Amino acid sequence: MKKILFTGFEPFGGDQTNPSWEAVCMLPAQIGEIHIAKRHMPVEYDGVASLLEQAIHEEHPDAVICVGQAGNRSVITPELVAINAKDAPVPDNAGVSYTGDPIRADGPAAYFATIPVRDIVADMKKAGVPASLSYSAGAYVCNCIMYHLLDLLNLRYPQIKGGFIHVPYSCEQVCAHPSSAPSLPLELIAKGLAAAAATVGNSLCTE
Ligand code: PCA
Repeated sequence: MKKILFTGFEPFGGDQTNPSWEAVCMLPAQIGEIHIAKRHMPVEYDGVASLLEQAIHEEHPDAVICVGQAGNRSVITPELVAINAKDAPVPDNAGVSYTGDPIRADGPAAYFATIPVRDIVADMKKAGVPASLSYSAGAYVCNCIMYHLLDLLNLRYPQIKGGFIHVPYSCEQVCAHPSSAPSLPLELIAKGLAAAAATVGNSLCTE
């Protein structure tokens, strides 16, 4: 039996909830023949790497999919690439900000996701969930966790696949504070993540 570890983030930027963690929580413990493990992550540049490593050490997953909120997006967006940069105008939840700093000073400029992102997009759409491939995870904490994940897997766990999926605001979030931002129902976001788990699970089984 294969296992996929999903992570989701705590709220940030004044929001009361984060649909990434809420949708991860809605996933069943098993999807087909795949076990699903779940971990909650802080929105902190400097905290995520060790928590991620600890979770991988404890769970022994075959793949890791980190999930985060991208409030300005209207569809679910698997990320193609993580860049070696921390650069955002707002601080993280620990009050830390970075302007153009590397995530690892002597690390490679970028890593591509090793989960099948194009198949994931296609399978999400087949399941009726709007999705498209994204070519930038930004340079805030989501890009940071994706880079740390792929760096860790590359250096220490080359047999484990990894990637990152950004999700839009949930409808509840947008209703809580009037906004014109796009949103999706949490159930649909969770359905998209379940489709991603099935795609990744199939890719693990056919390797
Ligand atoms: N989204 C932020 C960080 C945490 C989250 O859910 C981002 O896109 O970087």
